[in-house]
Order: sequence, then structure tokens, then C-alpha cells
Amino acid sequence: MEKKNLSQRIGNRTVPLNLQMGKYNHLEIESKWQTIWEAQRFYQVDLKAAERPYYNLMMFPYPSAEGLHVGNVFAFTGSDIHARFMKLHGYNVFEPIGFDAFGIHSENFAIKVGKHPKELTDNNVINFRENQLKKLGAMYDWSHEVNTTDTSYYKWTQWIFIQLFNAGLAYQKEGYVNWCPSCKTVLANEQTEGGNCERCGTEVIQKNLEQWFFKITDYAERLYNNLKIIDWSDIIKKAQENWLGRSEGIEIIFHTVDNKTKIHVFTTRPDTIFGATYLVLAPEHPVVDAVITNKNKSLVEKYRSDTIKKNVLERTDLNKEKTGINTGSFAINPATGDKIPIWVADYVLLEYGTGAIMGVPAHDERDFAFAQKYNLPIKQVIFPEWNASKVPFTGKGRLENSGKFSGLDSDEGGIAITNWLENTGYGEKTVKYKLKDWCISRQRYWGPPIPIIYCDDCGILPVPEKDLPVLLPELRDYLPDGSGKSPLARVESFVKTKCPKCGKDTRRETDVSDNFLDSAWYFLRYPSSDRDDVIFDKDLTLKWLPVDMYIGGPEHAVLHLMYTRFITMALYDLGLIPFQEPFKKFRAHGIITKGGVKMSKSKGNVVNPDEYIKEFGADTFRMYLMFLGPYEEGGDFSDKGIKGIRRFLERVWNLVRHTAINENPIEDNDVIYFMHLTRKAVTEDIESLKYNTAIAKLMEFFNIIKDKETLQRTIIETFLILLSPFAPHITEEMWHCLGHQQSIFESAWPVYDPTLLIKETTEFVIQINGKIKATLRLQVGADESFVKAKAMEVTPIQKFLQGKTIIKTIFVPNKLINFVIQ
Ligand code: ANZ
Ligand code: ZN
Repeated sequence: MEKKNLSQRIGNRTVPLNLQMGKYNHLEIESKWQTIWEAQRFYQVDLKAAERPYYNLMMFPYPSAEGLHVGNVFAFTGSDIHARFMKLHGYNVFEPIGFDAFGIHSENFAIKVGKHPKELTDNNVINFRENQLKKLGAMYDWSHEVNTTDTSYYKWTQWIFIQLFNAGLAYQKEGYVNWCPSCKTVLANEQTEGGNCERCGTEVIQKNLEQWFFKITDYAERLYNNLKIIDWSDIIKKAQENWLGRSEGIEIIFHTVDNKTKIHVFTTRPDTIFGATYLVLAPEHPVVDAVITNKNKSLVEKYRSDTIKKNVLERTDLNKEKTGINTGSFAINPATGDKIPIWVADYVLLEYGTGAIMGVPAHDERDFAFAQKYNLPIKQVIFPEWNASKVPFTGKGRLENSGKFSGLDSDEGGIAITNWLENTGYGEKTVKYKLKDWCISRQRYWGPPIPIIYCDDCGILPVPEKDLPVLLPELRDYLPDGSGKSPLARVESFVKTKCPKCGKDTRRETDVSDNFLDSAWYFLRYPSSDRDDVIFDKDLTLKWLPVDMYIGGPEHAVLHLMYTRFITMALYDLGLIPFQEPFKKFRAHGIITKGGVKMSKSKGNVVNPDEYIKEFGADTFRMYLMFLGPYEEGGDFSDKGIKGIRRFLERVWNLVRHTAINENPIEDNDVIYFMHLTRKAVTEDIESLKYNTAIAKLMEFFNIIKDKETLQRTIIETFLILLSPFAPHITEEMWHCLGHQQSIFESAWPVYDPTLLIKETTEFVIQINGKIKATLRLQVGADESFVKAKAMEVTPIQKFLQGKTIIKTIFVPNKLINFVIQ
């Protein structure tokens, strides 16, 4: 198509041809461009042919019945602005989207409203896609949509489980797990909050069940070390660091008095060993059986069975009174040679360290409370440098009562004692992590069945890959019954199967996998979503992954974001992908509040974005949300601000409508200078996700150009392109009204000319009759008349000049101006 020449010249001025633009009608403009973009598949990327791939990822939504809320829109908009910005920089930006539709959220909601989760999910997805997401004006490539509940997706979730199982990274373990009596399911520690279910608030109890785990603890060190090299938001890295809970310390071996049993304890304070007056074993520790004396046996047994009813938080709460029981046996402190009693107490946890500790009551709060309660000896071995001490003293200081180590300070002493214990075979330096293995089985319905078969003869076998997916049967009665078994266990046709090895009748695993497994790998699937024969297309994966930019909520710091890293590392180790970290860059967005509090249904302060988008337009709403505050911090939602943004866009519209466009460069140095300044500032702000200040700078620029009768084309077009990531529809429309045939998003981001921004200054000396009276900072190269005018405005100079005549001015460029007066 030939490009129409839309500018008719009259003399050396142009008339505004953009008057064809009527009043700003967001409904018309937004639906027009959404339709055109979709029809032309404008945001669909040719993944194979793309020359400059850029993978921009946003955490995919869970399709709730309530629909997208403003928090989602805030998050998605910020991610889309980044995508558009990169597109305008010439990248082939892939911005996929999908639905995280399995999980207890959906299932519980379905139960509540008495519908089937499948039916609800399907409806919700349609609502999300057609009524909401498509109206946001984001660059989603819908041709690569994924939905975790599709068989074509969960087939591969099951496949990943099998790969991990075959690699020895998935195992079964019976044990006490957090159990929510209301959701009737197991919860990971991460899914409890202060001893309650994170989802429904019910108090969590402990239940003994056989569960599937992934050995994420094998990866603790790598997960920890890589934190130093990944470009992620600091708050997220900090949260992961805390969650991994790395401690450097030493494992010390204590022998029982009869020398039959060794007890390994983990401590971070080897400098205190001379103060260890007893040992404590976790009640579940297997060594308890070996050391327990007949006399104490029944009491210890009772104590053990009482313990399992408590959860971790109750057990480790500093304020709760300590409890414990004496085993009746003794061990030898290798440092002092003293006989010290061996106790069992629930403040020591089986899963951490070695599940056993040395009690040093003089220097540890919990040990102190315990020793006081049970009259155990308290021996101070660390003394503070200056003041007389009081136990427990938990700080560092000088060692006393510590044999040949007395006199050393804690750090030196700790090293010396560690070396001594290592040399004598009583200890070994070690690093421990608080991270626990990931419990991935759920005794629920709405998830991918775990692809395992139990054969009495052949053992535990993975479902052969050719038989995947193990279909989730369509159950009417999918309610959990509290038996600790999945509803699938009630479906005989599902449970019964043949052994893939011997052909005998066998049974299937009936648990489904954790929703977090679905989302731990979805970003790997997007580019290959149309492949049914392989999980990922090798070439596309090599080309598009790892993800260039991932944006999501800070609430996912330790669950989703840790699991994705683990799964990526595991798949890397299996040779399935060529990278260990999933995301080159991760940024956490802020949270939108209402009246200062987090939006939630229970508080009744959730804002529905749909009405605002309808009334004011997606462009206004996008910009308004981005203007609320720094993207990484969020802000407080109010109706008032929206109108202001809407008026701004109307004024932009009217400016473009009424202002004549001059095709020739016209001399207007101030405006040109400001244009470059704005290009620079907006570019830097968008790069660092400071969308709010980018918008503020566009507004300032607008104020400079708003009253001009004519504007040079570059100026108005610069303004539109800089605005386009925020307000894609209106800028696309105005762009076309200015005579363009191509999308504004196919133009180049306006770069600034740094030489035009140099405004270096220098100090000018102002003299009167050769005597220095003042100084003045002005631009380098300022000419005589400018310096003279500025100098005469300086108050003391004004006074000197009053009633006098300047008979001569001496000007030395960049240095001095001298008024000779009479
Ligand atoms: C002796 C000692 C003396 C300790 C002292 C502290 C102060 P972090 O930093 O969290 O790793 N501990 C070890 N294993 C435990 C378990 N399974 N359950 C409960 N407590 C356990 O803490 C390490 C310290 O926590 C260890 O160092 C141990 O107490 C305790 F003045 O050993 B310490
Ligand atoms: Zn068999």
C-alpha cells in the first residue's frame, strides 16, 4: 500500500490534518486496535525465525471465579510495559500467558459453590481470557497459551515426576505431616502461617501419612550459592537465603559411657563445648531406643507419643515452657571428660542438623530454661570482655574454664576447638541447611495423578511414558473424606491396573501432585506448547530460554520461586535443558492496597478492574495504576487519581488533534533540549521499572509543548512513542492519524543525543572596576550579553550599579566579566 501524504502545505506552515480525529472515545479506539492486533496476529512471534529473541514472562494467573483483580492488572501492566519497551528496542518479544488452574484453591471453591472444578475452571478461563485479559491491551501471544489442567500439559507434569523418580529425586516417606482438618489435606510448612492453614485459617494438626517428597535438600547448597550470581530483586534473594537457612558449624561425636553408642550433635558454637552439661535428642531420634534405660522406658515412650501431636511452631516457641524427659543414660563430654546425662526434649527437632544437641545452658536461652526447669548444671565458659556477667550470656567473649583454650576469644577458641576435635576424631566441620524436602503429594482430587504403580512382586514402578497421561477421572463425588486418602482411592476403575513389568493386577497411586509442581515448569513449556511428542522443542528451548525477564509477586519468594529453581537444576542435571537457573532477571512488583490495607475478599475492599476499564479505558487504567507509586513498591488505590489521568490523555488527544505538524525542523532549542532530556529520563525510568516517574516526566514534557501552535514532527512523535508502552491503544490511533501505516510498536525507541544535553557550568567572576564583588555559575560558552544580563540580576551587583553608568564591559569567556562604572 502506498503511503498517503497527509500533510498539505500552505506557505511554510502546515494545517492540522489530524482534525479527522473526533472526540477521544476510548471504547471505540480500544476495541478497534484490539481487533486489528488480534486479526493481524500482531503479537504472535515467529519463534523459529525471530532474530532477537526476548522472553518476557509474567507469573500466570490462577483463574479464580472472581476474575482478575486490580492487583493482577497492576502486575500484568508493569510486565507488559517492559515488553513493549523491549519491542520498541527492536527485540522479538515473546509474551505468553496461561492458566494455573489446578489446585486446592479451585477445588475448595468448587466445593463451596457445589460445582465441578472442571466446569468452573473452564468457565473462569474463558472469562479471564475473553472478558478481561484481552481488554488490557497487553501483547500476549495467545497462540502459546497453556493451561495446567489440559491433558496435553499435565501429561508432561507427570513425565517430570517420572524423570525425578528415575533419578532418585522422588521418594516416599511415612511421617508426621501438617494436616489441615478443614481442607482435609497435607500442607507444606510454607503453607502454614503461625500454626494455621494459610488458606482457610484452621489450626494445623499433625498426621502420620505416607507421602511423596522431592529431594530439594540435595540442591540446598547450589540454590544458596547461585543466589550470589542471579539478577533478582534483593528482597526475594534475602527471603530465599533465610528459607534455605544456611549454618556453618561442626558435628561433634559424643560417646555413651558404655561406649556402645555414638551421638552426633550439630553446633554453631564449638567454643562453648566445655560448658556442655547434658545432651538432648529429638524424641523421634532413632538413637533414643539404643540409649533408653529400662527404668525410664515407659516414661520416654509416653513423652514421645505426646510430642507428635505438636507442630514445629509449638515445639520451637521460645516462650512456651520447655518439656523433656531423662533417658537415664550418660555420655562423655570429649572436652571435659565429664559424664553428662542424655535427655529427650521436643525443642530439638529431628529434621534439623543431626536431630541432637549438646546443652550449653550458660550460653543458650532455650538450654538455660531447660536446665533451670530440670536442675541441670549450668557452667559458664564464655565471659564478656568488660562487665561482670549474668547467664545466659549468648554473645561472644573470652573462654574460661576451657582447659588449654582458656584465654582465647570466642572466634579463635571456636577455630582452635574445631581443629582439635577434628584432629582427635571427635568432630567434623559441616554446613547445614534448614530447608526441608518438598512434600508433593496431596490427598485431593483436583491435580495430576502421581504416575506410580504398586506391584506386590515388582515394587514401586513409574507408569511407562507411553501410557501418559494418567487421566484424572471425571468424578462427581470428588470431596475429600478426611481418611487421609485421595478421593481417587474410592474409584476402583482408576485404582486397578496391570503391572507394566509382570502384567499382574496391581494398583495405582491415588494421590495427586502439588499445584506448585504445575507452576514449577510452565515457562519451559510456552515456546513448545504446540508439541505433543516432546516436552520441549530442543532448538526453541535453546533459543528462548532461560527467561529474560520474569515479573511476579513477592509472596512467591520461597515457594514457587524456589521450586522453579530446583526443577530447573534437576532437569539440567538430567541433561534435559542446558541452563541451571530459570530466569535471567526476576523483579518483584509491589502490592496495591485500598485505604492502606491489602485488598482481600474478607475485608470487602477488592476493586474490580472491569468497570474502571469500561468507564475510563484500559489506557487510562494502565497509566493510573502505574502512576500510583514505584512499580516495585505498589501504592494505594483511589478513584480520584483515575480522572486526572483520563484528563491528561484527553489533553494529549486534543493536542495531537489541533496542533499543526511541521515536517521541517524548526528552531526551538528549548523544546529540542527538553525532548532529549525526556527521552533520556523516560528511558532510564522504564529500564529501572520506575514507571511512575516516567509518567511524571511525560507530563512535564507535555506542559512544555501543550500550547504550541505548530510542533515539529519529531517532537510529537517522540512524545507518542514514549507514551505508547503505557497507553498502547490511544497512541496507536494517534500514530495512524499522523499518517503512519505501520504500528507505533514497529517504530524505533527515540534515543537521546547526549551532546545536546551537555549543560556544563563554570564559575564566572563579576568585578566592578576590577574588584571582585560576586561569582556566578553559568553554562560553559555563555556569551557576553547573556552573562552581562545575568550578572546584572545579582543583588549586590544591582546595588553597585544603582545610579551609575557602565562605561565599559570587559568579558573573558568562561571566566570573568568586569563592569567599569562611573
Ligand atoms: C550448642 C550451642 C551453644 C548452641 C550455644 C547455640 C548456642 P542455627 O544457627 O539456627 O543453625 N540446634 C542444632 N540442631 C538443632 C535441632 N535439631 N533442634 C533444635 N536446635 C538445634 O542454630 C544452630 C544451633 O541450634 C546449634 O548450636 C544448636 O545449639 C541448636 F551457646 O549448640 B547450639
Ligand atoms: Zn509386577
